[in-house]
Amino acid sequence: MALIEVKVPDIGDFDEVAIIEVLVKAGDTVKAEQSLITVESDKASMEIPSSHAGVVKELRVALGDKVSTGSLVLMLETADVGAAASATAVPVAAPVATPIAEPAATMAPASAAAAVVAPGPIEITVPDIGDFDEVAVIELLVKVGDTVTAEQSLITVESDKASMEIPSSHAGVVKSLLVKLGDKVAKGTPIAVLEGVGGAAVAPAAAPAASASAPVSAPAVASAEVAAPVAAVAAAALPAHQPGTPSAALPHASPSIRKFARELGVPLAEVKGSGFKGRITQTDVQNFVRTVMTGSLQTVAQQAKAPAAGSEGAFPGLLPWPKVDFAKFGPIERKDMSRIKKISGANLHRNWVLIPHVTNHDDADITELEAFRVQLNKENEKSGVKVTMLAFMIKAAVAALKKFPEFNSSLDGDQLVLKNYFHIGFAADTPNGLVVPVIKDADKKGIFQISQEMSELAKKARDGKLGPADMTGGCFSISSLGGIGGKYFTPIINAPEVAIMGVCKSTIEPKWDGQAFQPRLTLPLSLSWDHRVIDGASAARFNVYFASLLADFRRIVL
Ligand code: CAO
Repeated sequence: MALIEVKVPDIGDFDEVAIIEVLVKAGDTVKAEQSLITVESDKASMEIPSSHAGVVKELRVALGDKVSTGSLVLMLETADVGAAASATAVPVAAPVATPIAEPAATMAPASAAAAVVAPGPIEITVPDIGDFDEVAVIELLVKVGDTVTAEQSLITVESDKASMEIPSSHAGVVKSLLVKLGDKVAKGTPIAVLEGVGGAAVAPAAAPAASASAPVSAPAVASAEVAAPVAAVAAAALPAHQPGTPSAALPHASPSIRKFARELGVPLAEVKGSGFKGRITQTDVQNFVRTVMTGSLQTVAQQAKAPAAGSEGAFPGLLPWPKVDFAKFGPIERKDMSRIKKISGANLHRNWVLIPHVTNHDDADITELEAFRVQLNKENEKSGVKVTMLAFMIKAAVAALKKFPEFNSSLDGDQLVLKNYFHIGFAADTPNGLVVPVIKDADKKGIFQISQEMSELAKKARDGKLGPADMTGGCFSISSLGGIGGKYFTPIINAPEVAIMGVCKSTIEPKWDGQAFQPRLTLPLSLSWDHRVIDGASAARFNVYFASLLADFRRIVL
């Protein structure tokens, strides 16, 4: 048994590199080459492995500490006395199996060309990244046509222990990209062809890691660590971080976590990091998988798939949406769905699928009310405000909500939220789709005021000028197709409301008065209700009461 010091290996002249993860704790048994800590610079990240197997006796670093080549990481109790001696004797080289020296000259492939301002296209190649050949390209940070500056990162490469961004040696316009995602690259692999813009090349001497021994740790190089911070690792080849490059938006996780996430197919960008400075840890990835598997969370890809497929994915066991080549049957044209249709469609779909709807149909005799409405409009011709049946229905809805308060409620978990206000929405048909503006405090407004507000809101709706405040807060909705036609339909409840009244065009119907049929103006009613909150008897009563108010509007003041 011997106690040895495990130190940071030669990581070039990158001193003061932050520890962003401590992967072991005192008492842990570690294997040789097992990662102990992760360090990170602004361009690369790297895990520092143990030089020996043993038991961690004491950690000498903490999260956030800055370390350099030779910094003491921990004390390790090892059975191998000989190894211990060599570990302490050669502290720098020991920890990493084979630290790779990267003299400035190794930047030659990229920088040599840079020394001369080439008149024609310039091929950018991977600089010396040590003896790490076959490193995977995990990100393309530029595309054809992009103008890049000298030292701007072009691609990110990754091994199982580190990741790094490969910078351009020249400024210029990207003419072609010679690698794609997943390709394996090594020193000298051509990455891109740039059309030089003259004089922008990086002189070899200016190569970022001018140090004569900027190593890339062996197990290091390649993970998808694309995020803002990447480690000092291959530092030799890495220029200073350039804010604004695409990598800045990428998630913050160490190479091994990225690999772990990739193996599970976890979209790291959607995982919330709980580690130091928001870093994503293995537990975060595992928790993410757990929540997706239990159905409490959907990935962005799953969300996007559900509505597009119509059924596939959303309902296990259901047949996929039929894919038909309509052009085979005749001429077709394609049209994008309007924004409103997409939004209202998604809402209607959710409401239809999640709410157990039942629709009760009934009729209201509006013979007298229609005569009154016509008379009112005649009397107020000059006011410019036209009263339609819908205004009376809004007032009738308020009275019915007062009499049947569960219709003026919303479900919130196991609780019913009963509202003591009366905001009534009305469906409005616009060239771009369906919207539901809301008449606020309809209980405090008269028929004329409601009519006026309705016509203003309907105009705003047609002009596409409704704001969120015009469409929120509704308690109950009315969907009137009365100006168009039809008999009955099944309106979809506008969640989180629990009921909606649909009305169609009134027609003269024969009604038996006990002695003879009388011609009566009859309004078809279709009340859809949420069976979790309301039952059929209440719905029938609501309709009967609503119809009775329209039949004799004096009842509204009772
Ligand atoms: N029976 C007979 N006639 C009716 C009627 C009814 N139930 N309701 C309205 N009318 C008449 C009106 O009196 C008016 O007649 P005049 O032109 O002779 O005055 C005419 O039909 C047009 O009325 P309107 O539609 O302009 O006015 P409104 O207040 O009834 O409705 C609005 C306003 C914005 C709700 C309506 O224009 C609209 O967009 N309706 C469509 C709603 C919809 O799409 N619902 C379906 C949702 S589910 O996809």
